[in-house]
Amino acid sequence: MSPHEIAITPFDGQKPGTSGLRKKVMVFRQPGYLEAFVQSVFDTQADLRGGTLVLGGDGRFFNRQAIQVILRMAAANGIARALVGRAGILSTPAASAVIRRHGAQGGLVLSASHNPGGPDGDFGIKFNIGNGGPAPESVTEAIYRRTTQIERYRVFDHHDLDLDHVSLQHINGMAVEVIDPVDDYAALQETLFDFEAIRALIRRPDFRFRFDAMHAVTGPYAKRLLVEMLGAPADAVINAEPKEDFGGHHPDPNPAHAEALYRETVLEARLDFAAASDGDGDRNMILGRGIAVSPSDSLAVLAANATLVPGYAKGLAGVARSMPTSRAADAVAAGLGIASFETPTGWKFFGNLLDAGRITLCGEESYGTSSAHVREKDGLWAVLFWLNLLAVKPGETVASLLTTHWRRFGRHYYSRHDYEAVDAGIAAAALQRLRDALPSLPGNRIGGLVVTTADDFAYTDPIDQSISTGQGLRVVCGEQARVIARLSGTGTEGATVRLYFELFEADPARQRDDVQARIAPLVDFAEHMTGLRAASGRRGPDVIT
Ligand code: G16
Repeated sequence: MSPHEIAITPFDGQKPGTSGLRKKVMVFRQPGYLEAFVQSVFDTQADLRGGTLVLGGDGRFFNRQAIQVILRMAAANGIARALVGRAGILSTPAASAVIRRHGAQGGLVLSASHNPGGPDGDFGIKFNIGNGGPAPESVTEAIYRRTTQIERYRVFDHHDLDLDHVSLQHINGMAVEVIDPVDDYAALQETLFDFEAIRALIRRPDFRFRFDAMHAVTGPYAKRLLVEMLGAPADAVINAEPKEDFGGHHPDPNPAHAEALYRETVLEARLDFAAASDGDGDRNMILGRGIAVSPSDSLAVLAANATLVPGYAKGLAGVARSMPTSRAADAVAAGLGIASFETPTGWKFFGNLLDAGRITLCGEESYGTSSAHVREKDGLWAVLFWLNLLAVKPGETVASLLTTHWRRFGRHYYSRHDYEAVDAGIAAAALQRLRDALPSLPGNRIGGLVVTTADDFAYTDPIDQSISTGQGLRVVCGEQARVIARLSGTGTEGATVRLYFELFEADPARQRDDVQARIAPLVDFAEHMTGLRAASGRRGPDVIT
């Protein structure tokens, strides 16, 4: 049987953002919209033909329908084998693990990450390459170019496959293996961490911990790892059933959206350790009794203590962080005498450094941390890492690990202020005001600090020399402080402006928990330079992390 060729005209705006193509569900449900993007992937990625494609998503609304469509198209485009997570489920880090373990040529991950789901929510699709990581800009650009010229897509007529049982099925010549979505991922984690030590910690009657899967993809992963393999009580994992609309919530693990967990652990100090992960399982939030771990600090603490964990016992090749992430990890790298790298926002920029063996750990302020074990950020990996550290450092708590760390390396106070769904024109104008002022800023003062450099961040990849410009406006006061402004590349409504503030305090006697008060002069400076609040009529940010 030969495939149907269905004529289509290009859709506007199929340009992947920070992490794949993210749009409202209703945009994706327009006839031919998903197909146009998927065909553009197949048309530009020649090595998928005759190869293996990994397919799965975070279980959000439209996940199952999209998978059936993509399978029929994959068969019509000559893909030999598709590996699909049971029930269409594969967390983002699990998809990366499956691609790598099975030597697949690539994968399509269906997710809009932390964005809300349901019929009125968001959907997304991301192409990952054979190293298991998000496609680099050269690939996403080629896919985008193709979407602007696409005239037809190829598809077979075929009934829906049964995705709910591990099985081998076929669509014409293409084998479709429905696989357990957790097996490969769990096996990989077991090679990295001291499960026996973590088991002993979790079984301690005085150790109270909870993991919130936020009704998103990590439920089955957390149940397998934390409950079945590590012996946690079943009720330690909450909101563990993936739902198409994430229970009506915003599956973003931060103090605003995991509010109850934050209150119970940080404000009421009733749990020793708590964590949450996002829609597709790549983000993590770590909390301890009375304290929240800033994602930037989390990367730094993991790097500083990595040799205590079996998978990293030999030490780290280097660390990398995205530009807006605090420089806490750089301080650790300097202390350990290893390399550190600063990349643009987006996990795809870590791929080359990881493949080249230049770094072992990497992370971002946006609640993402991971290592060379996959090519994505990995929420549960970070949770296991913290548990492993607590398990092998008897008497230590999350709070004591942090204060010891700050005493040794100094503290990078850090906060991000998000202004969401701002009118795109107002947002662009606010950033342009700051951009225009950049050349005149060095030498000026912000409070008592002197601006040393101010620029629009551009990155030259140290491995392939590719250049990415326009990656965020930064105003730097030496080692003391930074103010950064950029537009989010993951929002689907208007523009989301992100303002990032970092202030360094070396003196342990002055390292109190007063982040927002400390950074207030930096916040005022940002408003002075951008006029964002005044122009948008907002009184303050929608989300503070
Ligand atoms: C994605 C990217 C991250 C990025 C984050 C925020 O995460 O993978 O690298 O830091 O978005 O990006 P932006 O500031 O452009 O919104 P996720 O978890 O949404 O896939």
